[in-house]
Amino acid sequence: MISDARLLKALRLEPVDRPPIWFMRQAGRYLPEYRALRAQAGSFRTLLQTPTLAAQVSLQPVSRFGLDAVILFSDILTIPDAMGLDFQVQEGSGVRLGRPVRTAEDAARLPCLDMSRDLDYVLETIERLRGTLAGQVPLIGFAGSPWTLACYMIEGCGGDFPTARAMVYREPALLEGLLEHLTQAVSEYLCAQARAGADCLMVFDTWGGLLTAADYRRFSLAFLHRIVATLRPTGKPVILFTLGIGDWLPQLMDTGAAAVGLDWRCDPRRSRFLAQEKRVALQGNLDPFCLFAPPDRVSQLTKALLQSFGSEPGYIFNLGHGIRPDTPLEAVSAMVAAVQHFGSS
Ligand code: 1CP
Repeated sequence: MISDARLLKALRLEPVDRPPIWFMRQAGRYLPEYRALRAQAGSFRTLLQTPTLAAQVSLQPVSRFGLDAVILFSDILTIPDAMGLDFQVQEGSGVRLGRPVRTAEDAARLPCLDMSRDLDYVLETIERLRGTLAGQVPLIGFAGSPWTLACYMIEGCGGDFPTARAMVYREPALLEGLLEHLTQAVSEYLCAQARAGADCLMVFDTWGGLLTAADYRRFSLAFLHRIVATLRPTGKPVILFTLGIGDWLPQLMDTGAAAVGLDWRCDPRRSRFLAQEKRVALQGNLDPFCLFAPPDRVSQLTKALLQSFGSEPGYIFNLGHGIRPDTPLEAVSAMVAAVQHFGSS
């Protein structure tokens, strides 16, 4: 039964034989089999929008390492793309959105999405994966947070988002209108993913940490609260991740999410203490740069991290952010083996 999977048990704060492991960006460029399939597909876009290929990529890291969860191979920028902003990934130079949202007129032009029409390829990938996985390994669906999506939509590219961050002060009402629109789209998108067969839903608030404490509450956390509340009737656990959460960890734990993801800067013991009080699970937080150490050292660092999180229920091993594309595979194998053998030696 899928409900007996380590990941889902940990999310319910139930005991497990060892912590479940999966990691952010596990399906991606550090894997030679990903690079081969991407070359064969011709572009990231084709890979993303062809359900048979996207399903195949999603399964690659799980087949190679025997991980405890599959994350849907997709991107947070599928929503802006479906809204007509024209998402492109450029070799070596990151992402671009061809038509950024800068004015009230731009925002007014954004359509309300119909998930089964505009993001059908994502839902079809999930349905395929559900069939292949046959209840053996849980499937994580995901979306970007409204604030994180707004950063890319306003700026038109990655970086430190000067235009989006200026809009917080220059035109807060316009920004809030955009965030409202995105909150509806993200909520409907995640509900549709749940219906298509995702077992768990994760929201990436990658750029929440750019905001001041007060602005984080107003422009990101408030919308995360609403998304979690909308997803409650689906019965699927939600994981929230804000990169650079800092002092705001307790507030993120109060959203009603089953788990919060920690970046590499969060202290495991302090986070665990807070999480136990608030009855939420934790996910994280090995520094992705640890994987540039020799494999023996990776193994030691992984074991040390597992020890600092302790053996109480409600912990999911992960990296503190996405795996880097140039990460050596031997290091990844050492990390995975250290978690899989944890407690057995
Ligand atoms: O082959 C390539 O060149 C494409 C690289 C790539 C990949 C493998 C992109 C472009 N997206 C993805 C997949 C992806 N993106 C997944 C797949 C599932 C998995 O984790 O294995 C997920 C969950 C994401 C999520 C995502 N995309 C986030 C949130 C998580 C995070 O890392 O903070 C963000 C911020 C993005 C935007 C994005 N998409 C791609 C890139 C290179 C970026 C970062 C752009 C930037 O800010 O410069």
